[in-house]
Amino acid sequence: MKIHGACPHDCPDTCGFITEVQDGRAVAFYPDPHNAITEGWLCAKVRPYLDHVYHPDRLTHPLRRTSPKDAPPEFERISWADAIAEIGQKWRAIIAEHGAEAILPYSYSGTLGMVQMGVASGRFWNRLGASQLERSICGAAAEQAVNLTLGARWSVPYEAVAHSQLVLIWGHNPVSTAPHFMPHLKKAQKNGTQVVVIDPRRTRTAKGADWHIQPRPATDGALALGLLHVIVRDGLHDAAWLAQHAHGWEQFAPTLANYPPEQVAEITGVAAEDIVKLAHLYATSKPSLLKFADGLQRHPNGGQTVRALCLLPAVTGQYGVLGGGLGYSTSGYVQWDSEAIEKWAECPPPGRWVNMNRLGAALMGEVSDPPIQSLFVFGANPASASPNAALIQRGLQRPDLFTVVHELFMTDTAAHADIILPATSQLEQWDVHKAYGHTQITLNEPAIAPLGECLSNWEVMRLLASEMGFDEPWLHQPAEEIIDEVLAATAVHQPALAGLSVATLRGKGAVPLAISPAVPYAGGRFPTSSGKVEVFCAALAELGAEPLPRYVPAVDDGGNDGRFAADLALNLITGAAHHFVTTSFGNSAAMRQHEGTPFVEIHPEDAAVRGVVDGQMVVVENGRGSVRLRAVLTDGVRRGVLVSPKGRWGNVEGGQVNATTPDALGDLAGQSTYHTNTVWVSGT
Ligand SMILES: Nc1nc2c(c(=O)[nH]1)N[C@H]1C(S)=C(S)[C@@H](COP(=O)(O)OP(=O)(O)OC[C@H]3O[C@@H](n4cnc5c(=O)[nH]c(N)nc54)[C@H](O)[C@@H]3O)O[C@H]1N2
Ligand SMILES: Nc1nc2c(c(=O)[nH]1)N[C@H]1C(S)=C(S)[C@@H](COP(=O)(O)OP(=O)(O)OC[C@H]3O[C@@H](n4cnc5c(=O)[nH]c(N)nc54)[C@H](O)[C@@H]3O)O[C@H]1N2
Ligand code: SF4
Ligand SMILES: [Mo]
Repeated sequence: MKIHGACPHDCPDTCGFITEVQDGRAVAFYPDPHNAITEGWLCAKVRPYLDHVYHPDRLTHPLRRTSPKDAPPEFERISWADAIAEIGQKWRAIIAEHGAEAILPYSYSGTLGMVQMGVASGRFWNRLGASQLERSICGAAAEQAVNLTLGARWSVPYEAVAHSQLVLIWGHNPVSTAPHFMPHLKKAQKNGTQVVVIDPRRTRTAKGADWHIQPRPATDGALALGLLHVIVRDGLHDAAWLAQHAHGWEQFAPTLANYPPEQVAEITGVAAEDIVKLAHLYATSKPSLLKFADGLQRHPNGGQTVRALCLLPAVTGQYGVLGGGLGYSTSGYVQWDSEAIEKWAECPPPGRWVNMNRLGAALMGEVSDPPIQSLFVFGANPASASPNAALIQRGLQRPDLFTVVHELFMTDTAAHADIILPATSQLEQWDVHKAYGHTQITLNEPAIAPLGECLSNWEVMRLLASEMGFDEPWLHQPAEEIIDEVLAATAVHQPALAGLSVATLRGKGAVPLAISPAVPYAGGRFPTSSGKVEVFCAALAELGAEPLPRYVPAVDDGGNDGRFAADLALNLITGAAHHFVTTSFGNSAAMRQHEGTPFVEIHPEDAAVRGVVDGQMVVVENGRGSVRLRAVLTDGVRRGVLVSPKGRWGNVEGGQVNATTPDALGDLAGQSTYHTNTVWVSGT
């Protein structure tokens, strides 16, 4: 039997795959040869997926904690009935004393499926009246910036790069994070397309570029405004396009006087002549594509940075041009009908919002009235993946906190649980997927029966709904019925989905959607309130934010309590690892071997000042926490910058970078600010 599925991981490519099953066991797993994005190959992480699915460490039955919270974890096996009854009993007591807002669900991107991520994070929790989680760990600031500036997150398809003369890849590492874009880019490059990468690190992507520019972290806003300054100063802007399609350009243009190349060079560390050269190259190579993702904006000024970036294609008249414009995200084309997902209308008013980036602080008392008394984690690993994780771990050790973790593996987070529930993998569950790198819809059919006693996220929500006495039919529907309901509700505002259902999608793999307009923002039409690019954004002014893009320096004091010398501070960047998806696969022996011993890249001059030699173990620390890493001396990082990719498991490696990362929020949408992270390095 051959069963079609969709890769559930947080990756724009959302590949299609096929699982072959014999006697109930998956025996072969390979890319769907007909999937136009996957194009016959899966990435290194997912190729050996059956090792992940049948990993000997899979959790296969519920567990109850038998050791104190601050002691090494010990668990005993319990039945599902006992687990759910115990959760219900605890929650009823918490609700009676503090109200349902004392319960916080915490979920993110273990799977991107509509049912197992979307519906499972919504319906039951809304009905319960639990605290709402502000899911701003990833790209919240960029999403808001793009939505408000351009009206919607639309992007050209990967293959449109064939038409680009120049591709400016800005703070983005697609070799690792959007692999199926790369064959298109390489082919274009062979045909003469120039590729420029802007990244403080010489990433795998930067290594293949024609020109690599290494600015100081979090200074990209200044760099973008500096490019705009030069383009306008030298008359390379498209004044006619701006007059017709840009709202507030007249107010904004004079502010560019603040960003002459010499001053921008001071801020960014990029030479003034390079700023001028890049401005001229960008403005005279047409079509020119500006491609970025979310890593770039995980800084306190990330929202304004993305606003400034959005103006580059505008000032050169590149929106609506095939092969030009912006390659950020396609997620605006299909937005699942929110009411069908959430059932807001049938629930009590939403509970108070808790920002997921402040989990540690929230557990330690920042959130009170009521305090958080119970945490339910699924599809996320906050003790390793979320910022200021050392504080999160202290919060999870609170003896009075009742923590339930629904997981496939004994993660750092699960190890802190009172109750662990075993979760199905993607081969064991129903779902439907859209993508943020393309416009296909893919049904994921379960290929095998759940391992052991594993249940999917949505099945757990159904059990919890029964336990809490909620008998609304929309809390008890099978996943397939939900898929049909949400597809139909979404087709009302996105006609490209018309006719799609479980029945029509089964056995098909990915279905491409006929999206209109075919070229985003064609004709200079933007779905904003003015119908134009919102250079001046009144909505931001109303939110108390800057209505015109401008550069504001980013700062982090590293939680310095006086122990560390200010002049020895470094900025640690912790972007994607090639062989993990955040912490997913961080427990895979093969992937860990590919990544090598957890390392930190440091410039040889910075190392010399600190007496650090290549290969030595060093302590990277600040007032928030510390991690031991192997020093890799390389001029691939600029001076003042350290790089150590995210994804390691503290309980496997003995530590991980998020012990040090800040939980300060960015300038827009409560964004995480991982990469403005001041740390100190010393030998051990
Ligand atoms: N292999 C793999 N793929 C992944 C993931 C993964 O963990 N591993 N994660 C997935 C997720 S959750 C996401 S959101 C996407 C993210 O996709 P990307 O945004 O492409 O990935 P990141 O590595 O987070 O960030 C990209 C680059 O930003 C650089 N950067 C950091 N700060 C700055 C800055 O101030 N200026 C500039 N110019 N560059 C900066 C980093 O050095 C990094 O190389 O990738 C997804 N794909
Ligand atoms: N230092 C640093 N940290 C970062 C970032 C960074 O750039 N730097 N990037 C951030 C970003 S962009 C993101 S998106 C977040 C992601 O952070 P998280 O959303 O926490 O993602 P993961 O760490 O991959 O953890 C997902 C967990 O879900 C589990 N899981 C998978 N499928 C299922 C399922 O169907 N059901 C259940 N119950 N569990 C499942 C997996 O086993 C895994 O343990 O990380 C952030 N962390
Ligand atoms: S992680 Fe990305 S590239 Fe790898 S199989 Fe999944 S969707 Fe494809
Ligand atoms: Mo992300």
